Amino acid sequence: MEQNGVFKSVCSLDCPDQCGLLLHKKDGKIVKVEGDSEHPVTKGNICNKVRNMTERIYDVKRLEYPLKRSGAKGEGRFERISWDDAIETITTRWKALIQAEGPESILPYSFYGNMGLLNAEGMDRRFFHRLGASQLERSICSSAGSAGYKYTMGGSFGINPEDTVYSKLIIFWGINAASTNMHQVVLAQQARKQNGAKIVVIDVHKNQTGRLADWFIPILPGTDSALALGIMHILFAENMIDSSFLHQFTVGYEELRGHVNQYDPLTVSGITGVPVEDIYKLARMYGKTSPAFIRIGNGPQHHDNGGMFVRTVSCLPALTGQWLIRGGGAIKGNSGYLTINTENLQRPEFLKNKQTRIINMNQLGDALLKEEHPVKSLYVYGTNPAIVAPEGNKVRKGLVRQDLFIVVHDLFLTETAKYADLVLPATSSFENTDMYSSSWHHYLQIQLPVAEPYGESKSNVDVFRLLAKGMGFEDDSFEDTEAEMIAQALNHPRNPYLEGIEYETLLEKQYVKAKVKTLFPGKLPTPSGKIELYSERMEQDGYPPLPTYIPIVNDGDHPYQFIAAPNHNFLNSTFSNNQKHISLEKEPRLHMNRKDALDAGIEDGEQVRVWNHRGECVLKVTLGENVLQGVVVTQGLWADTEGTKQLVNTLTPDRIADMGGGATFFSGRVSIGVASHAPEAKLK
Ligand SMILES: Nc1nc2c(c(=O)[nH]1)N[C@H]1C(S)=C(S)[C@@H](COP(=O)(O)OP(=O)(O)OC[C@H]3O[C@@H](n4cnc5c(=O)[nH]c(N)nc54)[C@H](O)[C@@H]3O)O[C@H]1N2
Ligand SMILES: Nc1nc2c(c(=O)[nH]1)N[C@H]1C(S)=C(S)[C@@H](COP(=O)(O)OP(=O)(O)OC[C@H]3O[C@@H](n4cnc5c(=O)[nH]c(N)nc54)[C@H](O)[C@@H]3O)O[C@H]1N2
Ligand code: SF4
Ligand SMILES: [Mo]
Repeated sequence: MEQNGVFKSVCSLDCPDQCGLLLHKKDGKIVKVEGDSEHPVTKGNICNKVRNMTERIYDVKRLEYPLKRSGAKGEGRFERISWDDAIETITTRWKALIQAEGPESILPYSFYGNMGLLNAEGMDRRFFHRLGASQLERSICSSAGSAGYKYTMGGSFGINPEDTVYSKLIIFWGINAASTNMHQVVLAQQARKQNGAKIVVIDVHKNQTGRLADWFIPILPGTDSALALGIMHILFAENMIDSSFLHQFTVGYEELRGHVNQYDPLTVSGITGVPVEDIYKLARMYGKTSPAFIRIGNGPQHHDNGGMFVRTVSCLPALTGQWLIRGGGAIKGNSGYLTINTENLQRPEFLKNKQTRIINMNQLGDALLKEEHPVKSLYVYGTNPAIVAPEGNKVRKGLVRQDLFIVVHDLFLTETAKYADLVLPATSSFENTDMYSSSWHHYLQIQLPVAEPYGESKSNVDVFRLLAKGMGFEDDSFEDTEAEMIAQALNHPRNPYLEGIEYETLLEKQYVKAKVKTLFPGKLPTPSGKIELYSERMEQDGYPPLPTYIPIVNDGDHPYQFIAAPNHNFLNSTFSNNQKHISLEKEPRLHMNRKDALDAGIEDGEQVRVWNHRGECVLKVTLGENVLQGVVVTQGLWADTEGTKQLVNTLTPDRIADMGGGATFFSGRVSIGVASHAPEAKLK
């Protein structure tokens, strides 16, 4: 491996932008991370988080060796062991468990801390399929919205973001794009400069993105479907629809026209908190501006009614025929274009028992506390559930169970790892070979190792190879090289967009664009082949067939809706343990409306106790007009440090959203009082 030079790379984080990177290496060490100006979409710009990535990958706290717990669970005391010992301990324990309780007593728990396909959903899947372990429904992120979008559009297909420079109206709907999809903001600003495009932001919080908008529309949480239906009401009433598009490319628009009668602006205003005149203004702006583009965010789909929100808002571009106009339409996600051959990569046929139970990752606490057929071993990789999963106190109660054998594979001794029996050190993505596909732009990318593995760390692929050997699994596929796995994943005749893309193409070009055609004219993968404004499939699945506003669940008698969203300088809990990023972010804050604070006797900058029936936090309050009355917002998934109480997910519900097994992080309610005289929280 070369010790000096500049190397092409890709950002592995769970972020839609999937930037092209340049890694500068000196004497074997990566000394600088910058954007690659040759990347066709990200063009050399990257976020501050990753600009400071060397602070993370060479953080003194980074794990170098396998560890065995020597203190109590959660305490964080460990001692060094060898890889041989670690693999031997795990496989001996698992063999015994399989014999005594069956393989479903073992639960893999993972997410996309590294988006690399081989490391996040490749060798691991082969291994756990062969093991026969419980299956995990990985629905913590965007699955409710994806299910809702699928009912309307047939799959994760939106427009090419590169075309949004032609847009004249850009609506960021429930997305904090300035922090979470920065290149969509760059493109929007380009459109503003080129075409005088207007940027509208609809959010419950006037954050970084709201502040750059031409028009910020604050809305009450969980009510966005009503606003979208109110817009439809006006589009029909004022004849701002494209009848020819509706005829040709949709089903059910006559039913929809009748159905949206009930969503008159006055009613919608009462639900959403958006003034009647603003609903008219927005509908007319949307109906009369072309190309109009909607970037559908993750925020509103983290509610009880999140699937239906995305289902509803995704009907809007059809009403005005925007899908036919370059720069018009919507993006919820674009992963449909880049689907790989999962059968080849993940070998589902290795799972012999087709009835193997499936556990929803949003209900980890329940899964660990269940007495019947209990989970006896948890293997965590690429995720940090002690911080990111809802009902945090339940999760902790599960993790401290003495009879639960926990293995955590990570780069750091995360909050979750502190509960582990064994901790395995992970390589960073810069030390691996892997393939990456974005959920937003249309490019596939490859990463080849740029640095040697840190200490004794190993990639997920390598660890699952070792575990397969330790378990005595003989199938050749556990010996496949990374190059072979990439080739197998790309060999996917059912996805025409990948035609002609091979491992060698990636090596040669680094950024390879899928052969995406415009969606229309064309046949969508819905049952009718058209956009389904009326969906029979939804009816069969027990949902209203037409887009409908269904209020979120009553979460208890607490005065404030609690939105615990991501922040700018962390990525979920990643970076929340790196000093550089902590110092950029300073501390968690609770944003509260000044009038609410006045009524409650709370002053700016005070420590407040935030509590409900699930848990409590103590946060510093920031007063202002950035949130509506009755709503409080905090940003960032912070770990607890000495003397702090800032694990926001102790307050969030683990109810399952209306669709896709999704999470409902933002549908919880809380009470708030000055920390010194608020009552102690009463926990369930
Ligand atoms: N800097 C940074 N970037 C990230 C992440 C991160 O943690 N930090 N996380 C990554 C991941 S995994 C994901 S999934 C994406 C998520 O990125 P986004 O799609 O931006 O989703 P969120 O940040 O969850 O929420 C977006 C916005 O929704 C708002 N919101 C909450 N409830 C409602 C509602 O009912 N209606 C409306 N209109 N708005 C609402 C929140 O205030 C927030 O501003 O970002 C990715 N990128
Ligand atoms: N309150 C609240 N909670 C939320 C959200 C929210 O908006 N509000 N957002 C939710 C969403 S959208 C998501 S996607 C989840 C995300 O939650 P997680 O998937 O848990 O994401 P991270 O917190 O970034 O944790 C990723 C972990 O993977 C590790 N890792 C990175 N690369 C590798 C690797 O190659 N191998 C291994 N073994 N480990 C690796 C990192 O060090 C890190 O500890 O959080 C959810 N939780
Ligand atoms: S986190 Fe997102 S914006 Fe930042 S470098 Fe990675 S892909 Fe780009
Ligand atoms: Mo996510």
